[in-house]
Amino acid sequence: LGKVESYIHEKLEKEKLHFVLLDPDDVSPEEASKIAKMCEEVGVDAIMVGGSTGAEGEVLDSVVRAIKESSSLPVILFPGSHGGISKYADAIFFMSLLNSRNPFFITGAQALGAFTVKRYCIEPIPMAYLIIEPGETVGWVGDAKPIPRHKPKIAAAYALAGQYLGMRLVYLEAGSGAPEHVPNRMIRVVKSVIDVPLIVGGGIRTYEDAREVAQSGADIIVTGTAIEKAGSLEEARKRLESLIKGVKG
Ligand code: 1GP
Repeated sequence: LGKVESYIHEKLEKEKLHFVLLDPDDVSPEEASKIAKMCEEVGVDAIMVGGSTGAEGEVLDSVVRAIKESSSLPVILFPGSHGGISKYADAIFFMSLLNSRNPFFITGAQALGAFTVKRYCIEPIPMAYLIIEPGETVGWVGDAKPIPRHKPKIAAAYALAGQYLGMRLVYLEAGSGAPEHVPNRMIRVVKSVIDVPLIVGGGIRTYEDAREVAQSGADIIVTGTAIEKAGSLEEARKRLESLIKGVKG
């Protein structure tokens, strides 16, 4: 395993993890730098960078660089396509949107990005990415057939298939800004069938959300909107402290 993946596994032996997602389309490099520094101070475990629209090129590079300069947390790319690669990042979730209807999001973007990842020596971490209703922007852009919220077995089947295909993480995604996070029952059912770490994101805003998602079986909890839209750094810090309390108990 690479450096970042080993770091994740070593930490997971002791506790559940909290990753913060920053979308370069929503935060400036200056904001990203302040948020990343604060994230490290309050005990966030890694920063993910990416988005479905506009997180590419110089906009992406400058945010990744700003984060690397202000914190020592690992920066993991969370790309919407092969455009979402930055040579300044430590690792990339090399993800396949398994329930997309469009092969571009299953294997096409991955093929287009593979040589770039190799050239920049970015650590690839293979991940099964599943869109759960409502799916929000990423569901629409990724041409997903979102998994119904009351069908946990479908999510579990896809998750297990991802593991059998060799993916070393499974991510259940309700979509950034989703009114409600992935249902607890779905998290429990998916967790009960897979052996690889389970990541859950989308619509997690409060201590209670984080706590029930973690207690249902998520190993890694991702929050983006709650931090990006906090209004001030102090408010973002407050929210993160209570989210982390929910995750780590
Ligand atoms: C989106 O799961 C992440 O890809 C985070 O979602 O912005 O709703 O926290 P939120």
